[in-house]
Amino acid sequence: MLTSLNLSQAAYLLQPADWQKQLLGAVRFSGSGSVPGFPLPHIDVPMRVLDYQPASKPPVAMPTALCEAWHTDQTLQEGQSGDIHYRYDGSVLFGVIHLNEHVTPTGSSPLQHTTEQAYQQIFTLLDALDYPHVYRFWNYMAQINSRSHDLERYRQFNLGRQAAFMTSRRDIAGNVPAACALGTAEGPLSIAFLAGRPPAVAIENPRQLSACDYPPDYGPRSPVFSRASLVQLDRQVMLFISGTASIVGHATLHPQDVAAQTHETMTNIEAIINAANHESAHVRFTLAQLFYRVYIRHEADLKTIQAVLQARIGSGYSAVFLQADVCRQDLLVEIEANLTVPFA
Ligand code: 3EB
Repeated sequence: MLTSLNLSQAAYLLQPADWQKQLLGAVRFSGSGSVPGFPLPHIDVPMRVLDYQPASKPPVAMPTALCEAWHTDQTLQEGQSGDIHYRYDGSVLFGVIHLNEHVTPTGSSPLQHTTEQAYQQIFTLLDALDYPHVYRFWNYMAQINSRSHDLERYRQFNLGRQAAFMTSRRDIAGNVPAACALGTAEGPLSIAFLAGRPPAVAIENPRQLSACDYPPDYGPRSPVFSRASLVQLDRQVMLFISGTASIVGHATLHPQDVAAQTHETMTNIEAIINAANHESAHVRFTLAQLFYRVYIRHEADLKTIQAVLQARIGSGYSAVFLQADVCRQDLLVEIEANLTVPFA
């Protein structure tokens, strides 16, 4: 079984060594303070945890570093290749890469170039080890909405990402991974990825244009991601819902209204779940079962967003709330989710 869990550093240290060895890796949200070492593949994302629920899990006061960790019940192997650190079992591989942005002799911006290098390293590794199918990418970069080299930095990232997909002879539309892309105040480009041997089914949202087909108003090269990916592993189905926002068609709706954006986002997530249920014969996904991560641009909006989520999902849902920059200036909130469902 592959499962994700929200884990504080303190809770991790309390676990037995055998269990720790079965962690594939983690995304650690570490705020702005310094955090202790963590002996498994992980990225450190300098985002502040605003809240999490249920509050009893992990059993500590507001943790200074909260991780989304991936656990399997298999024996893992570990490797380092170029700038990538990874762990894998016989069917899935989790890897991470942090790269500082370097000035390049070419015409491309440092972020574009660094993104292309990072993705090329990732695809080369996955091809070599034969874990060809990427289920999920998590992308974090500094100052995502700032401009340099005549282009917003998120758009520079999209140029580099699409170029690497093409160089590696991967699809740039259709059967592409789920993803998210968020901004931090500072720090290197940090990417985590989960890939595997079983293929994934890409899910789109009928309310939204595929991001791969966004018109050039949103940048010279489209983002490469699907709205969700659905993977059937041994005796389980996994659903990875990409970062989802208040976008219908390709346009942002309710630019000044965080409550309305949250409602629209939940309507999009409902539509994605419906599409996933259409694809999956073994299980039915519901809003109440999902594990949510909520990226909030303005901390002051936290309570408003939580009230809408409670109205839409019911009480007792599981979520982590983080302060982050979302990749369009007019988006105030972005929500992602995942779920593992065992069957038989
Ligand atoms: C959107 O729907 C909002 O570039 O990988 C969501 C999920 C968004 C993933 C990405 C961007 C990405 O366009 C932004």
